[in-house]
Amino acid sequence: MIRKDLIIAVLVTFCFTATLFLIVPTRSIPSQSYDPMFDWNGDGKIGPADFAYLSTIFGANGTYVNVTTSILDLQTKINSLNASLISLESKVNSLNNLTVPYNSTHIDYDATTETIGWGDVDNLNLSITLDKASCLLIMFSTDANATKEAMSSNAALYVRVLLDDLVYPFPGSVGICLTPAVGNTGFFGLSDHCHSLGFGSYSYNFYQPLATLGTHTIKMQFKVTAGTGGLYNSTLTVIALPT
Ligand SMILES: [Ca+2]
Repeated sequence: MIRKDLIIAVLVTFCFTATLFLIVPTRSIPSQSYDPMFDWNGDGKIGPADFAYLSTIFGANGTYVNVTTSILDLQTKINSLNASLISLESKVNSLNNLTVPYNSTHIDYDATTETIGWGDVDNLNLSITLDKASCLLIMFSTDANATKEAMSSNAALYVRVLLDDLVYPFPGSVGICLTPAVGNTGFFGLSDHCHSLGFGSYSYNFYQPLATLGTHTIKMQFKVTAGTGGLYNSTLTVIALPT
C-alpha cells in the first residue's frame, strides 16, 4: 500500500515539474519583433552597434519629424504624379492615333488667261476626305506675271479658291490681287507706254476654320483686269488640321 502511494506521489511530482519546465521557458523568452527604425547600422538586427550609435547622439535636440506623416505625404504626391503620368500617357496615345489628311497637286506649265471673268485653272484642283470636322489650310504658290498690250486700264492677275464649287468665304468673293498692276506711264512729257510684268514668285494661304466631315473639292480660279495673266509652276496643297 505504501509502495502504491509512493508511485502516485512520484508521478504527480513528475507531471508538476514537467509543467513548470514548459511554462517557465515560455515566460522567460520576451516578445521581440524587429523594428527597422532602431536598426541604425542596417544590418537586419537590433544589436550592440545600434545601442552604441544611439549613445553617441543621446541628449541631442532638434525638430521632430513624424516619419509616418512624411511617408503618407510622399505617397500622396506619388499618387498625384502617377495620375498625371496616366493622363499624359492617354494624351500621347491620342496623338499617336491622330491622322492629318492632306492632298497636293502641281502644274509645271504656263496657264494663262485673258478673261476679266473668273475661270478655272486647268488641273489645279484636288479633293480631300475628312473623318471629322476640321480646319482646312489651303496653300497656293506660283510663279506669275501680267502683261498689258493696249493703252487701257491697269492689268493685274487675281486668284481665288472654290470649295465644293462655292465661292470661298475667306477672304471673300473678290479674290486676291496676286500681282502688281501693270499701267500706263508717260508722265512729264514722256511718250505714253507700258511695261509687262516679269514672272515673280507669289503665294497666298486660304483657310476654312470649320470644314464638315466628308469629301470636299477645292480648285483654283483666276482672272485679269486687262491684258494677259500667267501662272507657271503652280502648287496647290490642302491640310486638314484638328479643330
Ligand atoms: Ca543593427
